[in-house]
Amino acid sequence: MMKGEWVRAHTNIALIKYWGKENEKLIIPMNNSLSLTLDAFYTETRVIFDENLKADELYLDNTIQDLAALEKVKTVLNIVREKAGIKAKARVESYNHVPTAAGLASSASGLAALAGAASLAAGLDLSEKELSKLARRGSGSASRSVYGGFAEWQKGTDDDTSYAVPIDDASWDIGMLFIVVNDKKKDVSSREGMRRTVKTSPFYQGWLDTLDADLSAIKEAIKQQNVHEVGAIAERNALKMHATTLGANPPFTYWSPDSMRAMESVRDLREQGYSVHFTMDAGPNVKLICKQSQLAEIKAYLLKDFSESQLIEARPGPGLLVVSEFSK
Ligand code: FM0
Repeated sequence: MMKGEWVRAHTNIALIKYWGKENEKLIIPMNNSLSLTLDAFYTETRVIFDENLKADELYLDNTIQDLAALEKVKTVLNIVREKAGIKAKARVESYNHVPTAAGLASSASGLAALAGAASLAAGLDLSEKELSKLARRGSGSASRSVYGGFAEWQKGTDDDTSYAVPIDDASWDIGMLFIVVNDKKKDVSSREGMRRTVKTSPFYQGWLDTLDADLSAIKEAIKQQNVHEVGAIAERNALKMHATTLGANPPFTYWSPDSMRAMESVRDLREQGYSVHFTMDAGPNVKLICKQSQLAEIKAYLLKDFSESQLIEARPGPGLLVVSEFSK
């Protein structure tokens, strides 16, 4: 039996989105993406390789998960077993730390924590670059959660050249505020959504055509620590990504009426003089990009339209950490 240590990974939010795969099996993306790792949400995971187990097992928040949930996990475990020459099946124990139960559990933090935890349990001493590649095989966005602050996932051309690199530690005045939108609609997973968009949306090529310009502009804005520009570029990039889904067949959107209410509030805040922009991912929640020093004021303003429990402040967070004991 090989029992590893607990590893903590924080979630990240993309400011330049990953949306589409060139290689579905290896998870090689169509474009580079760039994200900010946050302190507010994280996953802690431990892996035990045990010869007595008949199959891999995943416990999430003390509840055993079904085969569908195990799929991404098994991809990572199989790669680790092959690298380490291990045959034993694994028991994976994982805890999601999210302030509310509003669908904010993230595959980015989950698969990044697993990459760290599984490689430790197997006795592998992987570099950050190798960990990023391993996390990527579980879920593309997880490649970026290996690092704190801003990270760029460089698409590369094959398994060996597709990984994230750190860009800036974000130890300046930037933060994010989540507006958690509750809606009951069944989501199109990001995996299915991007696949359908690449295959069928006539707008997909337009999305790809402007990415290099968005990436170089946001890197310059990060260098200048210009939160207004970083947010403006991220907002335009997110709206372009979401436009591609309307052109898909069958068409779909992640926006709900409350998402649009949140976007309107952001425009109001800008009229009040705040530097604030939004981004959205494969779900209805809206994430604001603003000065960390103005998080409290902006949250107070939003309380006229949203409840306290819907508003979550986030600051830049760290990369993968080994923790002596999990915190739940
Ligand atoms: O995070 O199919 O990583 O760049 O969040 O597992 O590789 O869950 F808005 C969408 C994340 C996609 C943008 O996709 O997909 C981003 C998204 P997988 P992920």
